[in-house]
Amino acid sequence: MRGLVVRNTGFWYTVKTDDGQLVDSKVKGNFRLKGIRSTNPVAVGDWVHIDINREGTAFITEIEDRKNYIIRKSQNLSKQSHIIAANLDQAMLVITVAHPQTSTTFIDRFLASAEAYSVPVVLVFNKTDLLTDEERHYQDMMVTLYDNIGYPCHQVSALTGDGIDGLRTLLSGKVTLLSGNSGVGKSTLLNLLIPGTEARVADISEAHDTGMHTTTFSEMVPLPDNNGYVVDTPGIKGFGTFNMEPEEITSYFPEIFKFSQDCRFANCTHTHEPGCAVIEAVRNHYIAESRYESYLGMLKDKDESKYREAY
Ligand SMILES: Nc1nc2c(ncn2[C@@H]2O[C@H](COP(=O)(O)OP(=O)(O)OP(=O)(O)O)[C@@H](O)[C@H]2O)c(=O)[nH]1
Ligand SMILES: [Mg+2]
Ligand SMILES: [Zn+2]
Repeated sequence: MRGLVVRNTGFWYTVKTDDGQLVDSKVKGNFRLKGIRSTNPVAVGDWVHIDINREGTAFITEIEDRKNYIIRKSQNLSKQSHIIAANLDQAMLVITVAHPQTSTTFIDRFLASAEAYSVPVVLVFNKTDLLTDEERHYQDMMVTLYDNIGYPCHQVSALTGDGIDGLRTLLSGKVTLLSGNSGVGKSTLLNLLIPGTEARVADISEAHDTGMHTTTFSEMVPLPDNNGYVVDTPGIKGFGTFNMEPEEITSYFPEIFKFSQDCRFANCTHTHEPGCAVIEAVRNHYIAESRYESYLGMLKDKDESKYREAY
């Protein structure tokens, strides 16, 4: 029987079959994705085939090919990677300039990973009700930066409802991933976007100004009339990137890629080479320093994984 993985808690997956049953399922034995060592061989959003047994639970026997997925490896270079979700039409990366503060490193790594599988990303700046003048100014700069690169930006508040209608119109007919650091308001937004949803939310830690990792499993919540899904996910901390060559990394930063066409050497890594059009563009502020730093950081990941034989 064929179905969609709508929820994942540890070893258990909830599969929604084509005839609408929800079946608790497990992966049989040592069944893993070709070439990738992943903590979750099956992800929310996967289309799978299951064998239902007498107790009413099932084994997942087959995963259909994925259209795309978003994968990360943990920042500490563990050997494992984690597939956040599969078969997405778009991702909403929820960002907060304050309480907690989302770093540009994190944003850029997420964006690059989404570029790798052509998942369109919308940036959602949440908690705008909390911003001081200085923070608002910083947010405006971020919005200008990412808008110019080509990532649509929405400034919202899940508390006041500001900007939420604008987000809701983007969801229709699509599978949308909600991702971001813990405490930025993903579950709060989900509850607002799909009335009737009661995802657990919790205050951030006052002492550390960070989220409490309230959501502990990934779940696809259907839109009214089954007109798409929103995927709520646990907050993520670091976003390690996965097996990327320097020229690939370049191509995942659209504005860096554009300037790289004018580098003197075709195999330029944009780190030190003479005649590098990227370094020149950073110097002239056509490429943001923060984006270039993120690019360099991802190059370094690559070097380290070489020594540590991460995969
Ligand atoms: N002031 C303000 N608080 C918000 C807003 N959105 C969410 N919050 C609060 O932020 C806290 C964290 O929200 P959650 O929705 O649990 O965050 P999350 O991103 O789902 O966190 P994890 O599940 O840990 O990844 C809660 O106390 C929310 O009430 C907002 O727009 N403004
Ligand atoms: Mg949550
Ligand atoms: Zn270059």
